[in-house]
Amino acid sequence: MNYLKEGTIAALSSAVGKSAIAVIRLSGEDSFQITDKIFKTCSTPNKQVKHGYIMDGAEKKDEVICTFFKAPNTYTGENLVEISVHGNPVIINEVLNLAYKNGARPAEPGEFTYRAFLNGKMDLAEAEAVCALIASKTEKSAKAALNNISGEFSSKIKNIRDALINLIAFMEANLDHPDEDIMFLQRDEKLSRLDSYIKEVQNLLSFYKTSKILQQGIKAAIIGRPNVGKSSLLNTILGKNRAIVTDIAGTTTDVIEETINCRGIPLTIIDTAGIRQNAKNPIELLGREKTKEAASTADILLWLFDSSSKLNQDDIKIADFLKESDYNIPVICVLNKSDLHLKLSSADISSLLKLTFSAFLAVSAKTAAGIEELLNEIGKFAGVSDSKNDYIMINSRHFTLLQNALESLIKTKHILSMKDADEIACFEAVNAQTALNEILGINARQDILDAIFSTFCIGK
Ligand SMILES: Nc1nc2c(ncn2[C@@H]2O[C@H](COP(=O)(O)OP(=O)(O)OP(=O)(O)O)[C@@H](O)[C@H]2O)c(=O)[nH]1
Ligand SMILES: [Mg+2]
Repeated sequence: MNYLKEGTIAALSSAVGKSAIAVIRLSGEDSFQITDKIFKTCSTPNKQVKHGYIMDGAEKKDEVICTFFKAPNTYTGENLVEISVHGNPVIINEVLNLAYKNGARPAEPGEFTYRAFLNGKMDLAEAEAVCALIASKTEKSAKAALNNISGEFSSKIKNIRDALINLIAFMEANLDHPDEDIMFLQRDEKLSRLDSYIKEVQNLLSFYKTSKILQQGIKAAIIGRPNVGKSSLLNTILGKNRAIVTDIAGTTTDVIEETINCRGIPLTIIDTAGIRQNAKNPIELLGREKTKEAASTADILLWLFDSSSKLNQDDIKIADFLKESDYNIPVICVLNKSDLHLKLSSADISSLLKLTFSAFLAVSAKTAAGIEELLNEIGKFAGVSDSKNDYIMINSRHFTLLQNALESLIKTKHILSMKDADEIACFEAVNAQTALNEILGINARQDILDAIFSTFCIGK
């Protein structure tokens, strides 16, 4: 990645394609001068927002609004200009080429945010959250990413790190003056402080699972014998006829996936081909393999039964298949067709199939009865509360570094409690501090920064 600190960069910062307005951003020392060369305005000179035309010499290229942001109070910390042009790819290219011809260079992916990081406008965790916010699929994940951008995660890390630095100072002072223990922190006090840092790091680590769920969502596969209503259930949840529904057993032969927002979580629902005992047709056999594959990658299984008929050999076949497959994921037993005369109860299913279910629910894909309860149950499994909005985003890089910090803090406490190796305890405490610093990008290696920022889009 060619992340040079120097030079003025320019790129399209809004989405590619046609739109009412597109925003081209320039950042760097010369961004005002470059804009002056390509922009003609009648607005008063000192205005921050100016109306005018993009000019290629004497030729008008577009009617635009330019907003000028003077360093250092800008996104990047540098002089920055945002040109709102008409959102036509031809115009966008022309304006960008004019900026390049007049001294700007094309921005690398994530280079605006990289400059913001270099200029101290945000730390690395906050910069990563910009990416997470743009990638968020639900309001809840967007809110969590915004909490990170606002510094909620970073300030927690800084608080632990600063307290740890203070403790390290006491530990080092004790090493230099071992006989003056009274003047410094008592060993018990040091241990109790370490305990509280350990708890705080553990608390942050506990956000990892929900962060992953908020960002990536969960997959629920609907399985069951043919004709129990799997495709009907998918359609009812989606509120549209996505999958073909007939009363012919074996209608679905492939997997069909759709993602919805379920209680703030991106939920991918997978409709599968029905599994039955005597499948012979090669298409059905291939479909069965796809069902097994879908079930093995799902986070939760919705095993659908037809409550208007008794269990049969096909249900037993599926039970055998689940027992053999050794899946360690929750299975919700869904009794469909509750609008018809009931011939099957949850007790029948438990006693005949001898499998453990996470929950039992009666629904009707036809009338939509019980569907909200089913979605609530899936939301509950994901562990994301409907009313809670103070989530923070822990990505896998943060998770690894928090684990390193935790390990070092536990070692520090253990060694310190043995009273005969305080130098090593100090060394471990510094390791924990280094891991916390790395989360914020302090002294981060260039290859790590390159790897993070190169995942951003151009213009970000
Ligand atoms: N009364 C009633 N009929 C339903 C309900 N759900 C599905 N059906 C009917 O059951 C039949 C089979 O529905 P599908 O959704 O195609 O069943 P499937 O499990 O996807 O079947 P395969 O794709 O063959 O595995 C259709 O005639 C549906 O209209 C329900 O809740 N109530
Ligand atoms: Mg089907």
